[in-house]
Amino acid sequence: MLGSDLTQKLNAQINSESYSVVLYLQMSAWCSSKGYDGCANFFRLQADEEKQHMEKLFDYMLETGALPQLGQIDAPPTSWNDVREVFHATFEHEIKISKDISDLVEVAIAEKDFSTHNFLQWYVAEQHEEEFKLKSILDRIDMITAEGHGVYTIDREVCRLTQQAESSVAKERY
Ligand code: OFO
Repeated sequence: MLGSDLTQKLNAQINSESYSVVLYLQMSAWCSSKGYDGCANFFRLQADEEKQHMEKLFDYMLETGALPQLGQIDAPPTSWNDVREVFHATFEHEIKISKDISDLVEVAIAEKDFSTHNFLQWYVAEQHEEEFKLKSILDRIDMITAEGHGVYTIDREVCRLTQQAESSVAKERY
């Protein structure tokens, strides 16, 4: 059974994940309106993922006998100056979510709720992955804008050739 502090914080996290859904859908709409179809698709998939994050918390609360309570969601911003700003805002948002998850873990430990602590580890790993992914995208955007397309193309080629080399080494090995 969940303690009252944890119940309240898990409900707040359901709300944060719901906000992530509308934020990323709005980002997808903005990218689409600018003709950035790849980025629009990226944010649409992100929004789908966030819905799953929200539902996972929702289901966990139900499993423990707690009542999930859906709160009001703020309206997200509707425009950004450029693609870098969108991804930077996303990175900052995910850092905030990571902090929320860490706070939840702290409460679970303080309440000696090891089942919820175990459940939250999925979110800890997910946040690590999200931050890494967004940082990589930002690095690539910076590489293109600071050094021109040439460096980006070289990097992609080296990556492709490395993958080819790795797969032929693997074929020889087996
Ligand atoms: Fe991308 O954040 Fe959910 O958990």
